[in-house]
Amino acid sequence: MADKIFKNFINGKWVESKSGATFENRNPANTDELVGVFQKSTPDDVKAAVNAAAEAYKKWRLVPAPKRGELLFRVARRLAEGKESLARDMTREMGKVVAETRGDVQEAIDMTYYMAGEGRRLFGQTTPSELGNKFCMTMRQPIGVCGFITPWNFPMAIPSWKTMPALICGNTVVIKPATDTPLSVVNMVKVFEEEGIPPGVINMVTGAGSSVGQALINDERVRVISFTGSTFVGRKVSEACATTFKHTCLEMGGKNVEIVMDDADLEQAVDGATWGAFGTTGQRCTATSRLICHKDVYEKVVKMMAKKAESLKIGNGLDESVQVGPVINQDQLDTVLKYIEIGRKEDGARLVIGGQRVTGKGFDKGYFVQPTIFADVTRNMRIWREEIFGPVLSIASFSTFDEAIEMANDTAYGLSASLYTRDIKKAYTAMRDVYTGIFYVNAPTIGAETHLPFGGTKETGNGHREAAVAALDVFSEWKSIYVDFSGTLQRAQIDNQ
Ligand code: UN1
Repeated sequence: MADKIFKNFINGKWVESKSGATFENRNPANTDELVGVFQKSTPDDVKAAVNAAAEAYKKWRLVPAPKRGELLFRVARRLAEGKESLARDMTREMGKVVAETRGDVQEAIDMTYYMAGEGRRLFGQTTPSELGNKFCMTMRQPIGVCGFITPWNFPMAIPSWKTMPALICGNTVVIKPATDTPLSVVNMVKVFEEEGIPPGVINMVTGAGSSVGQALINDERVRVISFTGSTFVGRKVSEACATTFKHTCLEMGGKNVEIVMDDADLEQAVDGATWGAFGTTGQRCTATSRLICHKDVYEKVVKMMAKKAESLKIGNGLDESVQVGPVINQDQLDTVLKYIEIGRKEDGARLVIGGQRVTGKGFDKGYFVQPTIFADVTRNMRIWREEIFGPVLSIASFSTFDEAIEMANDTAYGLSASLYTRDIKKAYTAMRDVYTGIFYVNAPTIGAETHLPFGGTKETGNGHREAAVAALDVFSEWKSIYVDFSGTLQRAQIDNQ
C-alpha cells in the first residue's frame, strides 16, 4: 500500500498536503483496481509551492538557456527509456489503449527534445536603428512563476507541452494535474528530480480545481496560467486571471468536422473518421465529432462507418488487441449516455450503431460505452452543436462544396478540421476558408505534431498556441534593447519624435 501513496512535489521534496487528506485514483476499466492515493491539497499547499517557485526563479532565470536545454535533453532520454512502463501506468489511470498511451508519452518525449533544442536558439531579432551609432535588438525574457491546470485525456503529453517551453524560457512552474490522472505527472516530475532539477523549479500539487487550481489563479505571484479543459471552465479561468493581468493560454473545446467529397477515397475517409471519432474513446479536443458527406456518397459512407464501428474491440486498454477503452469516469459516462439519449429524442436523427453502455463480465466494473453513430443529423440538433467528449459521431449530408464549408464553420469552436478529396483546388480552398487552428487534407482531425503550433480559433482558444516556437510566446515577453555607442546624447532622434 505504501508504494501507492503519492505526495506533492514542493521545493525539491515529496511532501504530504497540510490538510492530511487524500483521494483515490482508480482504473476506469476496472474500478476495483486502485492506481494510487494522492494528496487532496489546499490553498496552503499551493502557497508553499508558489513560494518555492518564486524563490527558485531568481536563479533559474539566470541559468544559460543551453544549460537548461541540457537538463531537458537528459529528461527526454529518460522518458524514452521509460516509455513502456510510463505508457502502462497511463493506461491504468486513464483507460486509453496502450498503443495510444505510448503515443502520449512519445509526444512528451518529442516536446522535451524540441524545447531542449530551443535552449540554443530562443532567437530574438537584430534590426537597424534610425541613427548611425545606435544598435537595436530584441530578446525574450522569462516571466516568472507559471501555473498549469492540465487535463486527463493526455495525461503526460499536455503537461509536457506546458512545462518544457516554460522551463526553457527560464520560468519556474507549479503543475496541478487532473485528479483523474495525477500519476503520469508524478512520473514526469520524478524524472526531473532524478536528473537534478534545482529545488523549486518544478513543483506539483494534486487536488481539486476549486481549491488547488483556484489558489494558483488567485496568487498574484503566478504570472502565467496555462489551462487545457472545457470552454465553460476556461471562460472562468480567463475572467479570474484578467484582474491581475496574468498571461493566459487557454485550450478548450472542439466540435471538429471531417468533410468527405464525392471524389474522395472512401476507404481512407472512413478509416480517418473511425480513428478520429473513436480513438481515445472520443475524448480528444481534436476528436472528429461531425462527419459531413456529399449526398452522392452519403448512404455508402454511413454503411461503411457502421460496419467499421461495429468491428471495434472494446475493453481494457492493456490488452493489445483492444481498440477502444473506457471513458474516464462516472461523470463522463453519464454525460455521454445523456447525449445519446438527447440524440435518440432529436426529431429526425437516426441511431445507426451503438448507443449502449457495455455491461457483462469484464465490463461491469468499468465505464464502457459502445462507439455510437447518429446519421441524418441536422444543424439545429444539440448532438451537432455541443461538445460531447465521448465516442459519439454525428453524420450529415451536403449537396455542394460551398455548403460543406459553410457547415464546417457553423460551430462555436475552431480547433481542427479535415477534408477528403482528390481535387487539389477544393483542398486549397477549404484550407483557406475553414476557420480553425489546424487543418488536414486526406487525414483525420487528430494527430497533431509537436513542432507545429497547436490550438484553435473562436471558443476553442484565446489566440495563443501551444507547441512549436509559438509556445515560446506564451512563456516569454519581448524586450527591445537600444545600445547607443556614439558617446553623446543623440538629440536628433528625440527631437524628431
Ligand atoms: C487533445 O485532444 O487535447 O492531435 C490533444 C492530436 C494529439 C493531441 C490532442 N496529438 O490529436
